[in-house]
Amino acid sequence: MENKKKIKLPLTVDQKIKRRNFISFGIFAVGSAAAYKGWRALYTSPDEVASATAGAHAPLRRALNKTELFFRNFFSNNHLVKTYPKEMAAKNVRQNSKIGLESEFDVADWKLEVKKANGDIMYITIEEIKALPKTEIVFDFKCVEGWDQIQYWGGLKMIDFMDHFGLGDQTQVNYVGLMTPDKKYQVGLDMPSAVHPQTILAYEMNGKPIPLNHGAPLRLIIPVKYGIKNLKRIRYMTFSNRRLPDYWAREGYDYYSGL
Ligand SMILES: Nc1nc2c(c(=O)[nH]1)N[C@H]1C(S)=C(S)[C@@H](COP(=O)(O)O)O[C@H]1N2
Ligand SMILES: [Mo]
Repeated sequence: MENKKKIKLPLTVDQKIKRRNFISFGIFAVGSAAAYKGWRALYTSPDEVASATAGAHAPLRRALNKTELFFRNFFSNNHLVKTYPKEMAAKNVRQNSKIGLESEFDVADWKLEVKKANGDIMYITIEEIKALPKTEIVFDFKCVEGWDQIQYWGGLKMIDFMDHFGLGDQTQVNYVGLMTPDKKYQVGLDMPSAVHPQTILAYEMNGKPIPLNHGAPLRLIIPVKYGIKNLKRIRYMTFSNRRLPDYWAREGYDYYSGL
């Protein structure tokens, strides 16, 4: 008998459509399974310890860490934030949020407490800080809440501070931490941003001593970061290779919070 069945006839249009549908359904099914698996893996992935990174799922943190690295390199020292002429600075400086400023506080008693990575502690007075060359900056201060304002600040450059007070070796560690006298507001900074040439320990605003609500006697002005990192009323400064406590990172904001 002739075996007609073995002759492969070309597929009819109808058959072709059926076949294509079957194949694409297959691809779709495999694709969705992979997507679902990926989603499950992300969803069920272990949380990071809810300290500095506020418990983001680990794979998301990994992605973020890569962007962090990119921005760190991007802002490495020579990259400067745009500055403006003094006349453009706001006369009525916006005041925002006062966590750590509400406890009893006597400016006359104030000293900066610096704790090195090895645990050694030193104290620095405001007079010692003001005696050093002053740096002024007029820049666009940006708050994550959605406002910005051109502001004029003056103080001691962080890198000059480190240099003058024999803290050069501390620039080799990864993080700087700042806290208010009552320890209620804390900021953690990566070292490259902390020693960026526009980062200053400010004691003047619009050419006059900083008012208490803006952080007297000493606050941080760090133009490469959002407002949240510009801690008002610094009392404690700590150096460490590990991430130091950060109020808003604990609340879920990016630890880096760079612009
Ligand atoms: N101690 C302390 N510093 C702080 C804050 C705060 O609540 N407490 N808020 C931050 C935020 S969110 C912003 S936008 C700026 C606002 O500074 P200003 O009040 O001088 O405008 O301070 C930052 N530093
Ligand atoms: Mo802010």
